[in-house]
Amino acid sequence: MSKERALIKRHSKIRYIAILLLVLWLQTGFSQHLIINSGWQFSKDKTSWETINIPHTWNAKDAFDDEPGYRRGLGFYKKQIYFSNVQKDNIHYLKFDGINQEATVYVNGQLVGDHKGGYTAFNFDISSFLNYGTYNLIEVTVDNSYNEDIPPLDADFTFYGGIYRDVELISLPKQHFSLNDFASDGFYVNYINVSKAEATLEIEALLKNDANVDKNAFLDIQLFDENGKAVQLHTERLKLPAEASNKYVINLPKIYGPHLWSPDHPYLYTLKLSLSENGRLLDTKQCHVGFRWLKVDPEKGLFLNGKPLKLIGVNRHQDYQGLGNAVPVNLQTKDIETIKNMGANVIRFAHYPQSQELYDMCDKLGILVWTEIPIVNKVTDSKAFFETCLNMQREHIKQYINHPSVAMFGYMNEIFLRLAFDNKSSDEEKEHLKTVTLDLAKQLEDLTRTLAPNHITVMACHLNEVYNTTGIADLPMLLGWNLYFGWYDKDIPDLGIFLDEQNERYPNRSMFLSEYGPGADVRIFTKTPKKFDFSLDYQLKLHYSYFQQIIERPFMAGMTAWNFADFGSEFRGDAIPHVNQKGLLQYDRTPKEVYYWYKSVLDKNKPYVHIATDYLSGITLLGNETYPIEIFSNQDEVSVMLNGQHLGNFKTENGITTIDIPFLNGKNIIKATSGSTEDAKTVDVLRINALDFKDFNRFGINVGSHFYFTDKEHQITWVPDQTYKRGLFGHFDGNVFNLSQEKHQGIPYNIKNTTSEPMFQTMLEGCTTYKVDIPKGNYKVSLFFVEPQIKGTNNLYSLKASEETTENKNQRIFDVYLNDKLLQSHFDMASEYPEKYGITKTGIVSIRNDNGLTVRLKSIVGQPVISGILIEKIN
Ligand code: GCB
Repeated sequence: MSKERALIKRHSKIRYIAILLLVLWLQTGFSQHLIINSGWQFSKDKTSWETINIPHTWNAKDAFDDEPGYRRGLGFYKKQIYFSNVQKDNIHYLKFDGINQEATVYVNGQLVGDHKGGYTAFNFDISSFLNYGTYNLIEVTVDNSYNEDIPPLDADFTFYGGIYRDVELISLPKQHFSLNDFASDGFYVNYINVSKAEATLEIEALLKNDANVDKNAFLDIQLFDENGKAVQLHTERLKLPAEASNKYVINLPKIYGPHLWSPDHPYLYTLKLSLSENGRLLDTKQCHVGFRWLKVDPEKGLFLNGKPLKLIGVNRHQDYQGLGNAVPVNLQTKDIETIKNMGANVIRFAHYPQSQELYDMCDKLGILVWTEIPIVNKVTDSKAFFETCLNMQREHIKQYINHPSVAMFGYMNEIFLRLAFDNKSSDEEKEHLKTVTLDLAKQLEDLTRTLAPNHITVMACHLNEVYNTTGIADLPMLLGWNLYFGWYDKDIPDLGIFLDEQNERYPNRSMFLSEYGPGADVRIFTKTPKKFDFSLDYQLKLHYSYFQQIIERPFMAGMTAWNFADFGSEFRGDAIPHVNQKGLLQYDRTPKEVYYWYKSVLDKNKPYVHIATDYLSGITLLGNETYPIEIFSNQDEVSVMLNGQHLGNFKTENGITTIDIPFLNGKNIIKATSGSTEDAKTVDVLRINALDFKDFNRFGINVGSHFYFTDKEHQITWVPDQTYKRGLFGHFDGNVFNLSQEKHQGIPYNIKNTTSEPMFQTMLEGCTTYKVDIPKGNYKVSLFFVEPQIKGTNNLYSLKASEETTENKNQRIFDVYLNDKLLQSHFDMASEYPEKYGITKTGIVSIRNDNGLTVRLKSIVGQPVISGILIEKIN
């Protein structure tokens, strides 16, 4: 071997040894966090197993099918992990960021521990269960069954089961930051006397020594500004007693003239903590530091860093179309960017703590956070339930308190909702439950104030006096009201009336509008938006008004829209079943128009204009009908062109100008310009003077409804119904079917056998004659029906308690004719079809005179109903 080659060989040997030593040192000497999400085995019954990756849920599909309910029960997960002999000297933890809702963990067949609650992290020290130099079996049994000791007991969202957040293997040297304080990071940043002039930080470090001898260690504390310049460097010499965990409180020197954190300038410092022994680094921690101070005033609202700040933002649920709650974090963090881009300055993470990464984003982007635990709708009167709740709030606060964005800690949402709709319990039982609930609320309020003394405590209530009479509303520092005037209750302007009355009665209470908003489906649009029609137009109308009403009231600290995006709620019968559609965005995060409107009033960063016609698809206009469109802009004026012609300059008011557009038949190009910014949209319009089937060969009428509905299933945009107009179409008689006096039109239920809910859900009752003036020719005519009387339901989010037991009482039987031809005799939906089942009856009609088509529904028993008419020209 040449000298040179021998040298190379020696060098590579040295390099190899160096790498080996480094690996050994890393494995034994320094803390390591390993995400172990991939390659788990999952089974529902322990017989057949499939390989899955985490995040995972077993309810991503069944919570959206036509079968009522979704699987709530056990799920089994397992994974083999190799531990080498060199890892023997370390301490090993398994950390679970979120398992819904109860988890039992085993290592090598031995029970390690159990955790209750689906939205906070937990960990177990598994060191004593491990074998080294071999594989170790990790098993997790997950249970998402109803459990009266674990909140949420009941709520308007789906409780997807599974290991849906990261799993980490944490390996530590014997001296480390403790992981045993409710799975927190083992250190807390306390802000003492923050002001413009100066700020003091106090660091609380929980350090653990698992060795059986005392140890001397150093704790280095470094604070860097945004440029990476160290503004504080501090070293503490510490004694770590054997086999103990201790708290060390270190006060850092004052910082003069700190950069302050706010939504406009989210200035972040970085805090780094390093634990070492004789120059050997053992464990490190890092977090954001943001200097800010907050105050709420019952008359003047919220103050941040001494200045008034109206909080405007959204609530957020964590699930996502097609994925349930098993959503990769990078998809979730996009939400926070979208929220910031809208111009929001607050997020309510409702109704449970969400992934840490999202709070990190709020720190960075400058969004204040209301975070809460999922005690929703009702409580259980049991010691075990109280314990789970208190424990959950401890975990919640300790795990999230270091985020400078976290401003508000909450613990209950609409906690008397079930009680308010309960018509079974006696008065005594109800009084008892009120006392129990108040007791739990007091304990949680005290705990929150103790653990988070610099934060604002919050709670959200629904529209009911019980919150005032019980005194529960006086507990939190800031009271949230979830108010649905113009949806579940009364009308849109009643919001202000209610708030003024509350403010007058309780002048010392600070208030926040924690939820508001109607359901909205991008397939539905109308010139005449109405309560409960799920149109984008009604959504815009309500949000627009609510925003003004809150802005006008300085005593209101702010508002968070319900909800940022549509979300899964299995029992719901919105226009898309199983989905709560109150989102400003769709379930897949495509914005609805209202999102762009918020941007136009909240985001003043750069000029902005948006023509709100994204969902105006397949619109039909009759005669010389115009159609109003909205243009949103943060500028005072927009110049609008239609098909190359200048329509005019229009002033915006609160971000909107509405223009009646004289659309032409065919493609229309709208262009809106304001200064250097512009938007252009194309809208396809079918303009017709008669139903002559010249420019079209299919025509669909959304009978009993005032809205257009763009329907993929029938590949048509259904036109709104009308009373008969000669030369066109319309009904001669009948009324829009309502399930309630509250003008909820149609039936708010999943209709089986179809995805065209908005067409089926709305209908005419008592219509005997419907005329469509079509010329001579051959047509395929389809009629659409659903029996609207349904059996009892427990859906309080759609109906009033009195409607919960609507029985199948109004039987109806009728004959159906197309002109003189009998299409269906003795049509009896209630007896012949399953409940809430969409039925289509189709016939061929030859029209040989000028009398067009008449659909006749001849009653035999009760009143006929009809939901839709589709006419297709043959050849
Ligand atoms: C509420 C609840 C929320 C529901 C919402 C709704 O007040 O707090 O969980 O989803 O109403 O859409 O009905």
